[in-house]
Amino acid sequence: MAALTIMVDYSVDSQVAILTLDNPPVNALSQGVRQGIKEGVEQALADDDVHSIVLYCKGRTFIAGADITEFSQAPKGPDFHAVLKTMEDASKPIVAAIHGTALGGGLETALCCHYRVAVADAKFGLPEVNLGLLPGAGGTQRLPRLVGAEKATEMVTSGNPISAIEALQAGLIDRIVQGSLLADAVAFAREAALSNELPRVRDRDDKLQTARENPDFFTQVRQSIARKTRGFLAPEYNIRCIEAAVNQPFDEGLKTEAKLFRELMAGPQAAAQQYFFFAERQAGKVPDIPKETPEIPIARVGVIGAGTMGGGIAMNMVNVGIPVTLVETSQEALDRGLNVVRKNYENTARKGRISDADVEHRCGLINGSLDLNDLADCDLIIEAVFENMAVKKEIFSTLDGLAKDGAILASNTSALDLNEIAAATQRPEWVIGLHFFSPANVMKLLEVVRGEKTSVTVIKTCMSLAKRIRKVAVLVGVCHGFVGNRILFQRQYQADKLAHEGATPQQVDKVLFDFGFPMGAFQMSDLAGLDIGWSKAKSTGATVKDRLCELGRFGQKSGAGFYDYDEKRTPAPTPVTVELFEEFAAKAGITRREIADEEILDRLLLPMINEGAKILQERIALRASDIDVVYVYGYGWPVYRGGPMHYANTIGLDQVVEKLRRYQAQTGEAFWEPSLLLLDLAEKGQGFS
Ligand code: T1G
Repeated sequence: MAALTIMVDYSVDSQVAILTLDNPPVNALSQGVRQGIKEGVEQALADDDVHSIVLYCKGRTFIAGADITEFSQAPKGPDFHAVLKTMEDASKPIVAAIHGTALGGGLETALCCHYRVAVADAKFGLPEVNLGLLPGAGGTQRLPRLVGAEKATEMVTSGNPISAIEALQAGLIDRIVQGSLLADAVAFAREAALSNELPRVRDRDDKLQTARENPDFFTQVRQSIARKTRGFLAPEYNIRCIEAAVNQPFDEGLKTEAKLFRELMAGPQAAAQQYFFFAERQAGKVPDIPKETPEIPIARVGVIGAGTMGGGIAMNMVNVGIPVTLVETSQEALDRGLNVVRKNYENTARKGRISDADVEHRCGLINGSLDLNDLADCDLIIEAVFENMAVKKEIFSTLDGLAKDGAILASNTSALDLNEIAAATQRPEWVIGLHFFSPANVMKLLEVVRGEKTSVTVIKTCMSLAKRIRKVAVLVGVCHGFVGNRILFQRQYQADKLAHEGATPQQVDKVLFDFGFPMGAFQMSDLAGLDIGWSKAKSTGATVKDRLCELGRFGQKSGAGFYDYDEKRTPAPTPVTVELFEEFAAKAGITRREIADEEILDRLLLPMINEGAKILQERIALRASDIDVVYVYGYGWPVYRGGPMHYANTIGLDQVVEKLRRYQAQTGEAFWEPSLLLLDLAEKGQGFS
């Protein structure tokens, strides 16, 4: 075996040249890989003893795409398109041997081979849309020629991979091999050499006919994804490329793809989404936890509280096969909670995403109980009762007496002082916060709250468990509201002020919706429920929210809150709310006024950025990008804007400071005082790193 580059080896196995790529961790198409493929193909074509070629990858996967870390660097040769052209025009058949995930440029490379064989658990995708891009190496022109425009459009706009069996059925691959991938691929290449055929994907045209015969096809596609892709550029650009494949000659289509790729690559959305790709992966890394730190095996979980949160948390565990003991205080509450879990699974099964057997298996993994002592053998116990410190301390004190040694005791509190909860036990180093977001079985974000005494073993175990239950974990420190809610409090405070000063709730909400959030501040409050922490007995009617609760307007769940809701929970503005804001404004001597959307957006987002800077200053978050991960996954910040801290960098921190100062002068409120970190970075002309 001879090394072409450090990433690509060349060998010949009786007339079949084998190019072996080895560029951990995912065989990305770095410069050395492209160089090695180019030289290897040229060497094989020049060798008369070689009749066919296999492209094979070591490690866990076939090429998983272009090397994203190279995007921000000056391009280095050889040009990827040139490499692919060498392959596609080769005079000897090339076979791609695929395992793991053939994604992006990896799949595009395979599409420039004459044949593709794969192991049964391989996956195939063009996920560039998740990076704010489109497949820029012919993928949008070749994929529809093999699988048809409908399948291709679904793949490039969703970014979702397909399985090997789907790929075989769709015509994307030629064979699923059962034995050794390399040996079978070499055998396939030997057969291919005998056929004297050199099938090029670009020459295929038959699969495009269906779309050509349906003039409404692309209109229907656009309508079907409009809601989900609102505000994103890349999905539309991907559709235009597939349209080019259907309507233009191949080489013209390539030019269209190249033009649209360049436009996306140069734009802010691609920059934000590529930033976020790495931000999400960084969040899982905790610098001060030694690699050799042991993890505690989590084989059995206890959940206290079978309400919305407790039930959702239990579902996360049984979804990955971890049995749960779910404890409630009454049989009625327990039964209600278990029924909600079952209904959730039955709904999922009705959509075909899990089988009826899965429903039974998962429900069977949840053991209901009314006795906390049944948690004695759990490796992790998660408290998910309502937000009351006295109740939580009582529970943790009880757990301290019954949980086995080495059990992790976690609170799902969304804002309370975890150190105070931990102090209710004799084992604070085993206490941690696991802040799930509602609905817990759907939302990907998990704030892992590190108490001052939480051990690194407990932290490392919980960060790993988060991955296992398919959550994106962000490690946060203890303060009121941790990272997400602490920042949200600032936005909600300003939203309320704006509504007092003259903006309507629907105007405030529309500004956030148009920015890219799934819903605005007041709709979000109605969704969560206005009566959280409110009680009829103690209500003093001191705020608009209190008065709405006194009117029985608790939000979506009661059919009315800041908005009225129909049976489909569609919000409709109501004069009730505006009249209350007017009443409170009058009492406070506020002269209401028209407020421009630009001021509304500034006053909602700038305090979030400023609070994020304070959180960094206080080391409640490890990185600015962690705050962005919290906001994209936990609060619907549009990923094509990167998150509040990335967004601040795109505005320029000097601009952020200047605007904060302007509102400070306008209102005279200390609320607008820029944080010290923000001032320091702005003065240095820097951004949040
Ligand atoms: N480039 C550079 N580094 C990458 C990478 C890539 N394409 N993919 C992954 N990594 C790093 C990642 O940062 C992490 O690093 C490590 O690999 C493990 O990743 C021309 C323009 C393949 C499904 O979008 O979806 O081709 O943190 O933690 O969960 O048309 O990585 O260990 O230092 O995610 O097992 C298109 C992106 C690129 C695929 C594996 N391809 N990658 O998931 O591991 S654009 C993609 C993934 C393109 C062409 C266009 C996943 C994975 P570190 P990981 P994983």
